[in-house]
Amino acid sequence: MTKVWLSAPEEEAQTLTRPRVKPPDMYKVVLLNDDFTPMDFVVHVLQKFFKKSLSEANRIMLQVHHEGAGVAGVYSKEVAETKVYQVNNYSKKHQHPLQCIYEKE
Ligand code: TYC
Repeated sequence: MTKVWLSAPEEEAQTLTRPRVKPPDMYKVVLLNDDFTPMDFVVHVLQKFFKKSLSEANRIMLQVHHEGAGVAGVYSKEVAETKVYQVNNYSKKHQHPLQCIYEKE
């Protein structure tokens, strides 16, 4: 619930509460192309962290390869941050330079 302050000129100031109805801001998690990460590894990452099917993972990987970047998924800020952290950590662990970022939709 969000507290809303109303000024009431003739009366005392009062507070109201109302349900939060605004949908949360959403964030795109984006994979960036590079010249070294194997295509198979990118497909694996899309399946492991973004729950993509093999054909959808292939499609996104090829889009990144040809266009330089591609959207892996759209999430709340907290989930997007976590995905980015997990993917970048996993890529480092496997010694690939794959970069994952997030940006507001
Ligand atoms: N360009 C890479 C290659 O030719 C493949 C690749 C695709 C790398 C997508 C990163 O996010 C990426 N091996």
